[in-house]
Amino acid sequence: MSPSLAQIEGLFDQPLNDLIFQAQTVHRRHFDPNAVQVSTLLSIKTGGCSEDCGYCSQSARHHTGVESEALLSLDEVRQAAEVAKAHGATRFCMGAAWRGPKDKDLRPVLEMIRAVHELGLETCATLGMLREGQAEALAEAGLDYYNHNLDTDPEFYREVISTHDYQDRLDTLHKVRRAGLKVCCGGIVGMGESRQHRAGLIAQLAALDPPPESVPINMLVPIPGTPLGDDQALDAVEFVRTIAVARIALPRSVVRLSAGRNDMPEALQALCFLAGANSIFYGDKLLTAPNPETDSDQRLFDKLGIHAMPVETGSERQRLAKA
Ligand code: SAM
Ligand code: DTB
Ligand code: SF4
Repeated sequence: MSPSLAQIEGLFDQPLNDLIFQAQTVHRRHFDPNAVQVSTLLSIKTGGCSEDCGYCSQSARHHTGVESEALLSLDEVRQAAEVAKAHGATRFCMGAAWRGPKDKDLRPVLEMIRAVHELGLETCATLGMLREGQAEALAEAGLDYYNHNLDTDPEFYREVISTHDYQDRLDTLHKVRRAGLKVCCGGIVGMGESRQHRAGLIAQLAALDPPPESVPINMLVPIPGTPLGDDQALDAVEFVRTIAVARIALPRSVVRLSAGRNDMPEALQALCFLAGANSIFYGDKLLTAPNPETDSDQRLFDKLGIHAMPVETGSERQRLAKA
């Protein structure tokens, strides 16, 4: 049974040392504690999005300086994936600033997925809400993961986004699962939400059945020109608590220390790994916002004795499922 909201709030309220000890214990039961999954992100269609997500640089409704661009070409995507692979990424995630793809939008994306799959990388896409049949088409093209975040607690969601609702997100997640894809689903903290809202997000994620294989925890990157552009940064210790609680509530999920690393000192990132984060975005750009340089991430991994998590084979997945 998934943990209740009260149990998750109880985890948040523990002394930090107790919380981290518990998170490390859970982490070591299910994962190599020194392995971190490495994903590279590429924006294949930037800007001009119809939605009004209050944090996003790519909404056509905010004046952020991000222009609407055309879909990248197949060659551009293949080249970026080759570079990511050469730098040591094992997963390549393609993001599009869409409410959701029309069938004619999806066709060229299927080609991109086939090309990235052929390079031997794991594939992930985040294209917004899916219509009937689209998740199956993505799976057939060789997609491994679909990213679609719940982003925050259902109640707080309405304060950040008005052009779609929580149920729309859950409906797409359901379609993704039904098509046999792996689910990457997490959220953003630092948007002015309360600790109760952070607990509410984690309760929602843990209640997905089965829970997502991958859980990105994004620290808001404040974008000037968005409604959340002037938000005060979330306290760093509260961020570490959020990672630790996610680790405990989602013991078998890979928890990604996602957006926001560019503004985090190394010691804070190290504390996040100690709290159970075991994935990062790797490469000097997220979708539109900066991310640490690959060289500095390599140095951080060396300093911490961290190595890249190997891609799970079928038999490894079975072994973990039985454990
Ligand atoms: N349009 C699709 C969607 O909304 O699902 C896919 C791309 S969207 C940019 C993917 C995710 O990026 C969002 O759900 C949100 O969690 C994250 N994100 C967007 N802007 C962010 C920001 N400024 N800071 C942190 N995370 C952000
Ligand atoms: C996720 O959870 N975070 C990524 C990815 N999934 C698509 C996106 C982060 C975006 C950060 C802001 C930007 O680059 O514009
Ligand atoms: Fe569009 Fe996604 Fe940004 Fe929302 S988060 S405005 S749906 S690109």
